Amino acid sequence: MRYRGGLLYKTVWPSAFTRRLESRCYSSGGKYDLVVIGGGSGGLACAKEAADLGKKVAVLDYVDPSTQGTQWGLGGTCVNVGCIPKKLMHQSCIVGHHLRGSQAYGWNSVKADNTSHDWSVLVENVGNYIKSLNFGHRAALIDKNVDYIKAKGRLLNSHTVMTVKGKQRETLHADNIVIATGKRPRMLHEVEGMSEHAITSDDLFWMTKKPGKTLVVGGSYVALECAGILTGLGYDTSVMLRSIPLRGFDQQMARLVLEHMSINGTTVIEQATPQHVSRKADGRLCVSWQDAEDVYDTILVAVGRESRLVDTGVEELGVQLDNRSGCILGGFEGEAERTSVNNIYAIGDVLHGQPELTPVAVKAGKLLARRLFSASSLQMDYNLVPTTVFTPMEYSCVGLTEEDALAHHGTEAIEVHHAYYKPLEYALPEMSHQQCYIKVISMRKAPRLVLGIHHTGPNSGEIMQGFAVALRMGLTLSTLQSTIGIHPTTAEELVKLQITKRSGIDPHVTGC
Ligand code: FAD
Ligand code: NA7
Repeated sequence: MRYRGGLLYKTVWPSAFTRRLESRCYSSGGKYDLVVIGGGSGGLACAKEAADLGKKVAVLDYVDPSTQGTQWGLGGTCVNVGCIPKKLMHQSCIVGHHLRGSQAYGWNSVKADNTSHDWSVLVENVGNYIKSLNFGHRAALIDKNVDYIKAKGRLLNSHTVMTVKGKQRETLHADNIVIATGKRPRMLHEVEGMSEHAITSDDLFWMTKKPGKTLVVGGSYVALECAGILTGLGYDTSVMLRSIPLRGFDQQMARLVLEHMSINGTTVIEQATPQHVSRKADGRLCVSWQDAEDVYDTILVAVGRESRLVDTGVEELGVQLDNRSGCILGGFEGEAERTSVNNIYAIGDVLHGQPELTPVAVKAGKLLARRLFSASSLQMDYNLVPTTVFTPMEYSCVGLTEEDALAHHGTEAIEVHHAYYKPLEYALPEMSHQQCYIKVISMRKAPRLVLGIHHTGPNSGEIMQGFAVALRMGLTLSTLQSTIGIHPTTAEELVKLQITKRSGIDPHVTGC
């Protein structure tokens, strides 16, 4: 029997309760201590924290459909079209990988060449899980007496927010306003036929039709993760980059990630940009670029994300935006989330120049609520934020890239310890481990402060969290090297590092 997560979700979704959630809107006569525009990771965290501090709070959340018409529920990007469905699909690939290798571990039930994947089952179960999270968010708001208003927010003045739902308009009075409207995928409108035919990450995780042969355009982490997932699920997948992979990340690591994808079945088309897309008579999509063309079932555009503040009234009110990113400038009066207009704040992806990650939005939202409504003066620290790229070979990091360390401190001041290693997970069955690599960047002079840690390998995301704590505590190279490893794990390779790049010694480690 196949597990269908929807059963659980359906049984806990009585329609009377749903109606009760809707009817709670405007319970305070439209007067609030805090109105949050955007019910994603940051907005919900801020709203719930303020409510816990006894404040009257409203959250407005509205999802404009994607270019292909996909829409979803409360919770924002992470829950609906980001971290959660992405990680579940990444996990599906890992499960498939283990299934195919299971005979080497003595399992007879699965023949390596006899595994097949059902896209519709995965999408249905992922979708049902997401809907249960949507429900959980709504229930949490009602539990905390937060008014959830399913409408678009538009600022009329620094204390008035207009809610817009179809033709309905209401006004809310707010002592404080937090803008947490996030970002949406950028579409390549300039390429003829692209916006009509292509999907983005806003569509992929909800597609009922299986993707088939797919072209992913872009070199961002979203592009590489999506291409990795599609390859892992067995689809003929190409990724097209116009320049470097994973701009902003350590480039040696980014190259390893791409190399691993290429060796494991993703076609990598470099130094190319799509020029024209058209639909053929058989329904497939013909894409042309500089010196070639090919036919695909799906084109996925992942060329970055943009804030959409045009209809929110922020600019009319004098909230300053960054000219290039179009995101809200913070940092006024020494507070990262304070905008140029008094009592208006911005958190999460829409705030210019901060890491675009869920835990960052959540922490910033909570700390802001505490500063606004309790005696706290604790500011968000946007430094040393760890992150993971969930490509087939996971890559996680915290701190400076080697390029940034060199630029800030110079070659003579920094030391890079590194190693290529073989995870035990890659021993049975024997798997290519050429891209399993670790590097630790530190200052050369005592106390040899660690500036950055980079790791590719299985479970990389799980490994880096603890090292991020150590870095925040001022980890030095000596402390790292005097730490006893946990054997046999891949994480222990980090505390065993002895070889410097400067020495030129072969960094391939062998044995225990
Ligand atoms: P969002 O979560 O985007 O929420 C904003 C909400 O506001 C949305 O619901 C939006 O519809 C709504 N809104 C917009 N305008 C208005 C308006 N005028 N009125 C009312 N509502 C409005 N981060 C990680 O940490 N780990 C990951 O593994 C990870 N993977 C990702 C994978 C993908 C494919 C993507 C796209 C993102 C991923 N992220 C990941 C990033 C993460 O999802 C975002 O950083 C996070 O969701 C930002 O939260 P936010 O609150 O700023 O905005
Ligand atoms: P990013 O990091 O802004 O990446 C955008 C990617 O899309 C990047 O590879 C770009 O190539 C590529 N791009 C941009 N425009 C085009 C066009 N016109 N044609 C082809 N390719 C294009 O986006 P993300 O949304 O993934 O990341 C957002 C943040 O999250 C990022 O700052 C990370 O810190 C985490 P380029 O490198 O510019 O040549």
